[in-house]
Amino acid sequence: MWWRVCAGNSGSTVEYVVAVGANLGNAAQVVNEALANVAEKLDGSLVGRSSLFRTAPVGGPDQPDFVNAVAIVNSELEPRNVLTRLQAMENDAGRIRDVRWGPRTLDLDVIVAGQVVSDDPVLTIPHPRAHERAFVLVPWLEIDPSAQIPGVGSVRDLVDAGFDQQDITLVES
Ligand code: A4P
Ligand code: MG
Repeated sequence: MWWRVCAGNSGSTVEYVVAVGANLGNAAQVVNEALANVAEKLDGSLVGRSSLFRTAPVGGPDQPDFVNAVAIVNSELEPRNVLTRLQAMENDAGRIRDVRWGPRTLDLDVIVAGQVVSDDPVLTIPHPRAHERAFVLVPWLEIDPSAQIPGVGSVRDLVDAGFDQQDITLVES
């Protein structure tokens, strides 16, 4: 059963949607490990994890295809704390930040955090580009058919509207 609690009250559980991406090294293994570990790293519980998808790069330089997936985690951590924990996971996977939208061993983005809306550049929620990205929305819809982006709308409607030239293929279920 899907349920959500609005953020704001201290100690309340927030449903975090986390996008996972990698396109260097053994990307599928790195993504699988991140999906297996993310709930524990956020002191939370795993609500769902998607299949892995192979996706054509969107933006950035010429680079290999990505492996992408989505996890949903219930956690009582504050959003900024969640970002810090996710960045620690990226660093542990050997992430080097040089080129924006460039190749990476592991990228973990906060897509939504319950009903939180924030334009803080350090942590913008909902993720400002999630609504236009097949590599986020298709895996998310797979594990939550009623997914909504606060202030934007239904993920199913966005997926049904289609994506411009964004190849995405199921690689593992
Ligand atoms: N930041 C702000 N809001 C958030 C958020 N909601 N989640 C800040 C995570 N981080 C957020 O991120 C740069 C800064 O964004 C951080 O310091 C954080 O404070 P980064 O991970 O260092 O760099 P990035 O991921 O290259 O930047 P950005 O702008 O988040 O990239 P995008 O838009 O996420 O795009 N194509 C395919 N097929 N698959 C992919 O996974 N990923 C990207 C990255 C581009 N193309 C892709 C894929
Ligand atoms: Mg990122």
